[in-house]
Amino acid sequence: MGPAKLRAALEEQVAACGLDAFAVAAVQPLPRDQAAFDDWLARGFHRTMAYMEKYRDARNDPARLLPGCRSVVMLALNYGPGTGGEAAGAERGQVARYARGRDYHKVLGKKLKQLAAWLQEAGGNPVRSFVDTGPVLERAWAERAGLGWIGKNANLIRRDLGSWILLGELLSAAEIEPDPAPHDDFCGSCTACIADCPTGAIVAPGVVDSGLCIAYWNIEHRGSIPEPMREAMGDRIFGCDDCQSVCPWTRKFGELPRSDLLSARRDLAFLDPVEILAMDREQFLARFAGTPLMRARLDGMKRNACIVLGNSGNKDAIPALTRASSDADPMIREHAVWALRRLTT
Ligand code: B12
Repeated sequence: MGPAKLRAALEEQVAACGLDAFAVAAVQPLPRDQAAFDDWLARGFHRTMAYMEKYRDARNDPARLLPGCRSVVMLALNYGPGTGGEAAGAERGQVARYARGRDYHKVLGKKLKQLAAWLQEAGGNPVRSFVDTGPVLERAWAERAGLGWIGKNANLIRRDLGSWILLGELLSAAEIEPDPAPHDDFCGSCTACIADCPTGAIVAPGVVDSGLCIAYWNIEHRGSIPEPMREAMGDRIFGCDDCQSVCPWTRKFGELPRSDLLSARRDLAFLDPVEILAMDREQFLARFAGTPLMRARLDGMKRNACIVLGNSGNKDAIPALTRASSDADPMIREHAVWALRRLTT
């Protein structure tokens, strides 16, 4: 199949899979993004995410992941906001929208494996697929392919979906007709995300210091969270959506139905931190297995629950926090004591 026919056939397959958008880039150097990535690492903006230091050569060149790679097919899955869940209350912990349902790594990963098998057969060349965890600069390739543009909040934004989209990709050694050009930038003079980030994490347009990003601390970080960051976390028990919620493009599409593929769960929008503190491993698995919340693990979620309760001003949380202050895990004990101090002084 020639490059144009392959693209047309692929487009049909993508639509049949229930994915929301796709775009194709020919493999080429991405000098701005590679320099930005090196600079980001050099400034330590990855903090303890040591895995970001690995496979640097692959991040700069997809042919290191797939010998002979000629095409990068970028795909998007819309995640929101769909169900809003219950309104936040003093004792509720807010969950980032992408995490309010099935884990996208599994959902998108499975779809991409199916597409990869099809493309390998149709294109007669090897194909690999990745979602999030591969050493691929996903937003850079997505912008280059024309899937959307990288906004000042560093997220990939589309004019028809905003930034409530998750990304995955196929690397193919076949030549697939690429989109004509990278996506134009439609942020204009808007700086809402930079101004409204509660912790000033967007240190320059498109550049996030993870050490200042709530999502880093309450999802990725293992262990104690610095005190100033605890206060800034407010009621966010997992992730943070502020830099997207204030974006005019994303607000504009605030009512989009969420993809059914992610099976949105209303009970995951806001969690009861007191319930989390009382959970054992079996209960944690029964409630959260198969969702992105597993990433923080039970100890991380208990830590986050203490912080949300400490910020809630709700004295009804004192008994639960008192119990947590004698938890077997010193990290949870320390966060419980901090929260009790905040509620009682
Ligand atoms: C590490 C990581 C994080 C870290 C660091 C975030 C960061 N901005 O780097 C933490 C834990 C903080 C994080 C948080 C989130 N993440 Co994250 N994360 C990643 C991961 C694994 C790597 C990102 C990376 O390479 N960072 C290094 C920096 C240098 O690259 P970059 O962020 O892509 O930034 C590019 C631009 O800044 C651009 N650039 C440089 N200079 C300039 C200048 C201008 C003017 C412009 C416009 C651009 C620009 O160059 C960079 C390289 O291309 C990707 C998956 C992947 N493999 O790419 C997911 C990914 C970026 N995350 C994702 C999501 C959903 C989130 C959260 C929204 C989750 C949440 N709700 O809590 C937040 C959003 C925070 C934010 N505003 O970035 C999605 C984003 C989807 C989208 N629409 O863009 C991704 C793509 C996962 C996926 N497969 O869908 N994440």
